[in-house]
Amino acid sequence: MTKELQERPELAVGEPESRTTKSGRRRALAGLVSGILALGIGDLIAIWTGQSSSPYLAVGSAVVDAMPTGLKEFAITTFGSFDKLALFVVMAVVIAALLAVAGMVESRRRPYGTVMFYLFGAIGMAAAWTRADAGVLSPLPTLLGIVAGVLALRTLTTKERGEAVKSSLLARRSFVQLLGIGAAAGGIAFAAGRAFATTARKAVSSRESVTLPEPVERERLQTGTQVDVLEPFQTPNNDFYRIDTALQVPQLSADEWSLRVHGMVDTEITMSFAELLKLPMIERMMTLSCVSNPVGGNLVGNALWLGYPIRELLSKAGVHYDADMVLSKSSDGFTAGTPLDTLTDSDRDAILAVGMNGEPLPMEHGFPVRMVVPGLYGFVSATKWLVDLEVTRFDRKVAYWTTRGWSARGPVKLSSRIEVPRSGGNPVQPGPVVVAGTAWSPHVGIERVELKLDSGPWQPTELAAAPSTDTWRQWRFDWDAKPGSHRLTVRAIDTEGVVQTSSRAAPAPDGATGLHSRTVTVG
Ligand SMILES: Nc1nc2c(c(=O)[nH]1)N[C@H]1C(S)=C(S)[C@@H](COP(=O)(O)O)O[C@H]1N2
Ligand SMILES: [Mo]
Repeated sequence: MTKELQERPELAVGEPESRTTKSGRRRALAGLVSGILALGIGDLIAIWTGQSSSPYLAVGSAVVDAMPTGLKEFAITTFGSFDKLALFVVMAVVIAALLAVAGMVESRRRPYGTVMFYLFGAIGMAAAWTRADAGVLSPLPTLLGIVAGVLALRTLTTKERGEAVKSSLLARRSFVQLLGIGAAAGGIAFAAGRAFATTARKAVSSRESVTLPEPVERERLQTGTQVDVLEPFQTPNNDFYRIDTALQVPQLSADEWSLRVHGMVDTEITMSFAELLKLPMIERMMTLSCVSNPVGGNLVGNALWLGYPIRELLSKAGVHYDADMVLSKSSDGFTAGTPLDTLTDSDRDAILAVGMNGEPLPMEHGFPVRMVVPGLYGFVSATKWLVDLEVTRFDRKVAYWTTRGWSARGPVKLSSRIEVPRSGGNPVQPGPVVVAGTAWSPHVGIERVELKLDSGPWQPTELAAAPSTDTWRQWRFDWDAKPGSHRLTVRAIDTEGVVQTSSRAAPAPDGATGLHSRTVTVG
């Protein structure tokens, strides 16, 4: 007999094939359950050592940081604000497959499955260790998880091979029973870790106890809605798109938050949340958009922000004449590089926002403090969970997305889209039909929006009022629809007379261009 057949008596000649596929499945399950136990225990321990040290989240965040630009763009344009869910699903599938392989390897070629587990552990620990908010204890959840996972793997594969298990407690249970116990323990640990991560949080209750100050200056006009079938002019917080690299929303409580202003300044400033709230706040309606928004896409929203002008803070710090950029940093290590002049401009109200549509910032939109800068894409300006402002120069510091191939500067491009009639909707009735949508060129402002029916001329549309050039504008066109299939195309003209280009560009590296059109069936 070969060594293998001595070790694996059930594989001896004449064994029916179904038996081997069955044991293959059992081995794969042994690996899977051991891995679930490791991940569950890791997630549970991360309650104490911090969310970013949970092995699953740490590896996910490392994947996000390492993701090539093209893939990030694909994920965001395909899944939008569901990009994180998509990543979690893909990760779960890949991890499950690797664990199953490790289980099969361990059963047949001990100890190589164990070696694979240690390797997974090393990857998890390295991922946790390299998070922006990592501490000395960050690798601990993965370490303890892997110790438990290896013990489970050894025990389960020993049982699976039909060999005796040393521990008398485990010896009395069958393979299937042990598998069930392992899966249940891992599942419960993971559920407990997740439940804790999303509920009993200090930061959430800290948000609930924040009372926003009254602004010293209110926005002069808060609504511009003209057509009620549109996206509302003011986007409710729950519908506001969310884009960030944070797999777990950072949990900063207001009393542990502080902001440091440093770099090329005369005086460093450190400010607490209570100190910030005492400063005179202004309220501004501003449209925020994502550089990844495709033509006609919805990674854009318009909210009423309450905050303190960044120019006031910078003037207190005293900015050096040769600085040209402010590198803002979040608690989880994201950075944005904002041109200094957009922050010091006396007619551009870049703010340290604490309020969004009358509420403290929602956790996922940056509680307790984020930046909002009119006219710039979020990736170069809208840092959420903001903790640090470094006054510097573009030739000295490179921000998060710029190191990944996106441009250093990010003015929002002139854009317009059609919202009704909806795409893929039922055919519309011939006769009067409202065609409407939104156009934006934040801080420059929209002068006109024009609509083209099939290959006809550009026709003017009606524009709704807006409080300033910092918001989007709604437009409508009353169309006398004739039966047949019609192609509608929209374009905007900004206050400087620039006509929106029809030339198509992908979102990377500095924003999509091209005209939005929609085909509508009438009849
Ligand atoms: N801390 C942090 N802030 C961030 C990001 C991020 O990944 N991390 N993403 C930026 C990008 S790319 C955009 S478009 C806006 C989106 O803000 P929202 O999620 O509130 O809509 O946040 C910006 N601020
Ligand atoms: Mo973005």
